[in-house]
Amino acid sequence: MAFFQPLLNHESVQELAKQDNLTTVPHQYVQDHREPTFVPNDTSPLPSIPVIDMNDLIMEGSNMDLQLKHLHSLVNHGVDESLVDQMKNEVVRFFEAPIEEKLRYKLKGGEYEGYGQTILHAQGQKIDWADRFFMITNPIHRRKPNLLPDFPPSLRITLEKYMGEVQKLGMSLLGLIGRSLDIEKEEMMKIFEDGMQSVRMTYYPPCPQPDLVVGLTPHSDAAGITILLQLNNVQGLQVNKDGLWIPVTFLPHAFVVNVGDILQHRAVVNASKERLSLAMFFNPKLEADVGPSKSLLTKTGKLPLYKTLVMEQYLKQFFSRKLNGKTFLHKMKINNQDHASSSN
Ligand SMILES: O=C(O)CCC(=O)C(=O)O
Repeated sequence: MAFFQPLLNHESVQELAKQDNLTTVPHQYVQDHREPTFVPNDTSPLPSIPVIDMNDLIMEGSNMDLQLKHLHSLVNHGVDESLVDQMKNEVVRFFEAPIEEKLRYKLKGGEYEGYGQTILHAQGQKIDWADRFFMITNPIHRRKPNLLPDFPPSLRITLEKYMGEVQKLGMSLLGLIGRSLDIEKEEMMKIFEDGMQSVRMTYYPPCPQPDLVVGLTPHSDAAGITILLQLNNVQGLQVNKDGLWIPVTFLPHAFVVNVGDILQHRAVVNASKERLSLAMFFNPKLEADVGPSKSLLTKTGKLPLYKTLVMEQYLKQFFSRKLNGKTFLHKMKINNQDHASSSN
């Protein structure tokens, strides 16, 4: 896969946005067709995402089916409040650090782990109005030790603690999702235990022309779940519902959880305020089969509606896709011809 690094005379969007005289956004960031944000009115109020209490989920399990399959706010999640606050502070301090410090973790050409701007796959591709730090955190042998930031010094330790706690939460959620869908526990464990996990910290600087850019290009996440934390009470996440871009409000002390490769989302930016977020992604093992649950197919005797791919292949195809507004899941659908040819 070819990667083209941005040809810019600055190292980060954060640095660009600091320029006193910046009144117009450089063309590399200007989106040609940014869809507008939904504006509520008396007849169409702002829809809100479901709020799920982790305690109810553990008690009631299967009654939560519907909400669990989509995006929701998770409250009473059990991750220690002071650890979450410490994590927030450390990430803020990381992005406040001088650019020279952050560039120690700089994304190298052809790689996708490290600190930098949007990774470009095509000439002329637009760049998101954000700087990011991304790395694979699990399985442990896939971690690049030089990438886990040790600046500020306590970031590394806090991130380890936070990842441990959020990992426990992620595995519980995956177990509950399996239970609510009647998938055998062993099957879920075989797919997700010691699976692919990664973390992304994002800094969205204020932007002089916020309506012309996006902070995060519309996409759906790869299979699994994403546990999202907004760090500084500045909203910007939006989800696509029936073609409308709906702003998502983060509740205090809640995570936003996104389940599966289903929901298109994007982040928009603000004229006066910076925004920061921290996402942890929980995906199947690279060698796991991703597709309709084998235990469910056996139990129900139904034909699969989607193809099965090994996770490594799934990810390769996911990241090289041209979806034209569709989720990758849509591309995994089996059509009647596939069934006919497999029965021949
Ligand atoms: O910044 C946000 O709220 C969204 C972040 C996100 O979805 C991602 O990093 O994939």
